[in-house]
Amino acid sequence: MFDTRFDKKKFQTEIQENLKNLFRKSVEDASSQELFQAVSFAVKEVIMDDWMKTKKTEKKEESKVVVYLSMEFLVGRALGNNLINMKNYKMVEEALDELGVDLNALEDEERDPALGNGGLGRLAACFLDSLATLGYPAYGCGIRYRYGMFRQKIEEGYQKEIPDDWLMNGYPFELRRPEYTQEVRFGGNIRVEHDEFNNAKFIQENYQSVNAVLYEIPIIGYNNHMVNSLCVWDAEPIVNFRLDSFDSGDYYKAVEQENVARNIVDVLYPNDNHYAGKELRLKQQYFFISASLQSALKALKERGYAVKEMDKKIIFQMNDTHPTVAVAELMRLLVDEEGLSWEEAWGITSKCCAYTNHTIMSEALEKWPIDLFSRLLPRIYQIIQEIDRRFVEQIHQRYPGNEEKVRRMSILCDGQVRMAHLAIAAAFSVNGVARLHTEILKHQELKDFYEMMPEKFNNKTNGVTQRRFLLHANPELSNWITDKLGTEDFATNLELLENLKPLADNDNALSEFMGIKRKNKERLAAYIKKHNNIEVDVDSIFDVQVKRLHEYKRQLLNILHVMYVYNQMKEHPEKSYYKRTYIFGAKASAGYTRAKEIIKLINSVAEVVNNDRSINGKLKVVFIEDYRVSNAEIIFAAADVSEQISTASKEASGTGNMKFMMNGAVTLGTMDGANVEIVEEVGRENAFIFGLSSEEVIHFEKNGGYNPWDIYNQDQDIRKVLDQLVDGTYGNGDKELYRNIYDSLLSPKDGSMADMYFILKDFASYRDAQEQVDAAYRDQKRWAKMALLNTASCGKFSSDRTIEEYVADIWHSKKIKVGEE
Ligand code: 26Q
Repeated sequence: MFDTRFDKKKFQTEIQENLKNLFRKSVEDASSQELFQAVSFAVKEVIMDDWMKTKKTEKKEESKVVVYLSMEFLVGRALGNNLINMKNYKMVEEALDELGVDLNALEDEERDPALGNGGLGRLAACFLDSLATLGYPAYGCGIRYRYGMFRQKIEEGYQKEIPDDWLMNGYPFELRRPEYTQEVRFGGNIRVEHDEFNNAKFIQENYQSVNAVLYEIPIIGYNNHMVNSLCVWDAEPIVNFRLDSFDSGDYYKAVEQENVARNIVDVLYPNDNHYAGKELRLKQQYFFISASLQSALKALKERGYAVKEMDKKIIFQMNDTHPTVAVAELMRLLVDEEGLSWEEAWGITSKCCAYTNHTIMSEALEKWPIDLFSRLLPRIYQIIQEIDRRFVEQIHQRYPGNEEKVRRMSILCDGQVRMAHLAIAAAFSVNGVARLHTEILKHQELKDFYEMMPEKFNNKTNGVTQRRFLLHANPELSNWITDKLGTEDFATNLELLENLKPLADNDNALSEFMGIKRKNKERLAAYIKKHNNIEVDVDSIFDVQVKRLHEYKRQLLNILHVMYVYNQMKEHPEKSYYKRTYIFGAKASAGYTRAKEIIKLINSVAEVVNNDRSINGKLKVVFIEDYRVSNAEIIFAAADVSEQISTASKEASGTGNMKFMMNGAVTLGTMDGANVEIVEEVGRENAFIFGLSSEEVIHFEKNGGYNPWDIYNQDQDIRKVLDQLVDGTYGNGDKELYRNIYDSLLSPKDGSMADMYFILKDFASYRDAQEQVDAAYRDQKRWAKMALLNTASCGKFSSDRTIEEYVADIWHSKKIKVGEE
């Protein structure tokens, strides 16, 4: 079933025309990259018509628009996904085939736009896909980083970061919109003037400014002609000086301005779940927020609305605290520029802004030093002072005499601006991203706020888009599901997958299902052969942990367990272990030393076990370089076991867990984040759950931890693994290489809690769970059932469901229909 917009002949001609105009080439002599460009421009041309129609309809319908403010949008490759959503993948495949061109190869020519770190950025991308698919007018607003997430190379087992020059060949899907340029001001000082009614006017002087230039990227809805926009801002200097000017002051000022502009959007900070108080980061935040809000306000007025109607027409959803300066910038625009009173402006701001929290870990909370903040954003700082003053007054009224409360809750404290407090004080909605996470927010981390303003708090369990992570990532499985259900409707209604459940008792269906898994394992094995030059056995269990490297995610637990298994195989050759391939993929933040040591350890273990012939290839360890959206799609489809082993209470939700489940992998995990809800959907018997509960973890933390030496002394197998960290087994004889890891588990030198992430505490329980995996997999039919039931039970975890909940509880926006005309 093709969409009628594409005419195959016309499309082929278009490609040939593009090749001629862009490169003076024909299909025969064009390179793959040139073909990718030519095809993408041809696809973009088809998109354009729908894009124009969408904007027209949106205006005509006077829609309320969702503005999703985020420092990160990890969209991944566009070509294949756009074709899927336009329902023309097969047609284009055919059209290209006739020209002797392989669509798959062209897709591989596209660089991933990696404008995000991990979960939070990818969630934003899934949300945009769902918003467009469900028909809600929406804009993503973010930054057009010159360099996205670094590319990872592994050299001698160490991570090396390579700049990601993703725009090198241009990005065919974006549109530059210079007519929407906005000026953004930094620094200087604020002069107060009074008019004849003694109203104060705040005038920023001696500031430096930068132009924010808009680029739009189309976000295509599935099979509905809707095209929303991802708006990303580039920074350009304001060039307004004349070369013939003799005034050297002007000249230097101009050059300075150019420098201010130059580095703002240079690079995405590669920190995941970690706050770094860098001035440039704050600059980036204010830069894209000021540009986005100014243009939103302009658009509002252009559509003929009064500023006071703003809350009926726009909703700003803040993706974590990173865009929270929006609260103060909106106040500034409304009070200083639009002349509203403080109360009026606050009424609008607090009805327009909603905040999503993605973490409870203290090292990720944004707290800006006041001196830095007020120097860079003097007027914004004044506004925050006033917001804080009024907020503190409210706390006083509610809790008279309770100074401790005030200290705990105020926005400004100890010379810092606490962004989460600003977000909660201003927003009308505060949500967590999985049920357990929201409960922890309400009753632990944000207890004071929940007690004072319970009506603001709500949960929105994350989801992922099945268009990318099932239809595009796993065409084999998608076709099989279509065949079994007799419909493709699960593309927009994932709950339909539950109709697969009866097939869990159908031997034929089970073997087909596992046959598809095997094909996907072959695809991944080929990828691994090509990139790692390692042969993996597709009949082995593919046990996968792919996610950012972080101590709380416990890749260390996984690799220590691999070391344990290897020891067992050597010591007890009579014991039987099912063949297993442990697959890792993870980027460490550039400055995160411990994380980098763990990557090195994984690679050292791989080196040793992969080259030990005595274990007959029963155990392989593979570290996939440069884990990113494009190879994630191949990896999820091929996984048997999904490792979701964070220390309970630390992973707010997780979304990789959902992508694995969708593709028929079985979760091996802790009761953390959305794992709790996954188990609820699929049944505990169809997952492998282990480890401390979040209550237990929180309890230990409150009591200063536990004594890991007890475990070291009592369990000789664990002891052996720990000793191997410092006896040279895995450091090519270097006994010091993993000393820090060893110390962190047993006796940290910096006085912090030993084994902060409860790796040794959970080890035995993890080992048991791993043994259960082994036993379950031996019973091929039992495993097939479990795997199929995971796919069949993943309906809840579509981001379509998540978005409908945001709409119903927070946004209250309406669907539109983009007509055929
Ligand atoms: C903050 C300040 C300065 C520099 C960087 C940062 C920064 C950047 C990225 C802080 C945090 C992040 C990313 C956080 C993140 O990805 N959180 C994840 O969000 C997912 C979507 O909700 C959840 O599923 C994950 O559990 C959560 O870890």
